[in-house]
Amino acid sequence: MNAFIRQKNHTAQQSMALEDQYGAHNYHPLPVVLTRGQGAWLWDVDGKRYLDFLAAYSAVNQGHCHPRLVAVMQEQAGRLTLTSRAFHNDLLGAYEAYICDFFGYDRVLPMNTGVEAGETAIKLARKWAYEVKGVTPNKARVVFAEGNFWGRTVAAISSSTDPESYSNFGPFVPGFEVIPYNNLERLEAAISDGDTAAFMVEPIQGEAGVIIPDEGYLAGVRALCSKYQVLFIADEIQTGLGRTGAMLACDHDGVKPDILLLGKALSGGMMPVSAVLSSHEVMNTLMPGQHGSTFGGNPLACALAMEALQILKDEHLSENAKAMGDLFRSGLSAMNIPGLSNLRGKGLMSAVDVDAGILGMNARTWCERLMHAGLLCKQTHDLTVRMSPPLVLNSEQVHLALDAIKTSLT
Ligand code: IF1
Repeated sequence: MNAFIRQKNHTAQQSMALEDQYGAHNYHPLPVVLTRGQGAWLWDVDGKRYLDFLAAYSAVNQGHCHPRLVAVMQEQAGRLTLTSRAFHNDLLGAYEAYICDFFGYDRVLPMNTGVEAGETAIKLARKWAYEVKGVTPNKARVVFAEGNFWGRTVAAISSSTDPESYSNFGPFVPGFEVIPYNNLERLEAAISDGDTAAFMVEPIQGEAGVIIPDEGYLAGVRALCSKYQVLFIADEIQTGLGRTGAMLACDHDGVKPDILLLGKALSGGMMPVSAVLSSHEVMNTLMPGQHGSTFGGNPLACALAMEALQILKDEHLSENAKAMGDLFRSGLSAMNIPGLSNLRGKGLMSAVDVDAGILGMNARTWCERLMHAGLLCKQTHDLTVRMSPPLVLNSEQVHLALDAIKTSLT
């Protein structure tokens, strides 16, 4: 059996059957088994080519297997990958300086997954609240917005308003409060009490279905957080790194969060790399031994993250995301497809709602039809299909995607 299992050329059916038999059933993927990627393209084990309109949930903004990232990966993997933070490595300091300068922050705390960045931000905010703001011990509150998604840990689901995420996983972390998204009055009411450490929010809500707040919301969040001495934590794990047509979604509104969370495309999809950026005032509350991670700040991650960020700049991927996003949405909207509504987005972060009665199929079935037409998309909440290709997408590929959408409906 082991000889068979470890061979690398299982058929699609074999691969799916093995997952079905041996894996936890915590996902329901489309029935496609991918084996190769390049730029915005993916290939399945039968050699069929697809345009990737998910980009691993925005983790491969730079495109699959970007040659510069592959080169860094190979070089660094052969030299040094992990030392732990018990010792220094020769890339961590350079990376820290690079990313702080890149985003204009004083200090960075390197972690791995996005959810760890969120956990880190909450710990930092609580510590800052007690030691700087002067909140009564154990009373610090963190406020979140309805529809938030920042991962799967117990803390993350403790702030979730999605029953699928939190049901039967309690009891939950105390000290969290959830208010409506895009509502500044409710924010002011929630944070003006003196015990609030932070408001953590996505500049555009991803999992909730690409919910874009009103013009001025983020500026209002910034102003209220400053007024009440509350940390503004921006979860840019999905919206950041060029995705919305700016390096950060917050840049559209000219606001600077107190704590910035990055993940996903920070490594261009090579491995989990996340970062928490903030000020001396916030970061200096942490002393040795109070937070960390075995893999956080490892030299492989540091080398990749520097290259991944530099690629975004060198290839003008924010600008391309804006141009291609506008082209894609104007093309799709001009198709006037009955059963699709509320086409929305910024840059290459788009979504459209499905009326199953009119379209003749629900969002999942449409995604399966899109897959057969050569376009890989993912539905969210049964009613919405998200479209978030790698930012290296070109106009020819936009037109191919629009053709595939046409094909999927005939
Ligand atoms: C899953 C969606 C995307 C995130 C934001 C933190 C994290 C995420 C804004 C945590 C993660 C994921 C994880 C993935 C589904 C997914 C997702 F469908 F939920 F909305 F991206 F589109 N903040 N997003 O979106 O990052 O710990 O996963 O590295 O299945 O959980 P992580």
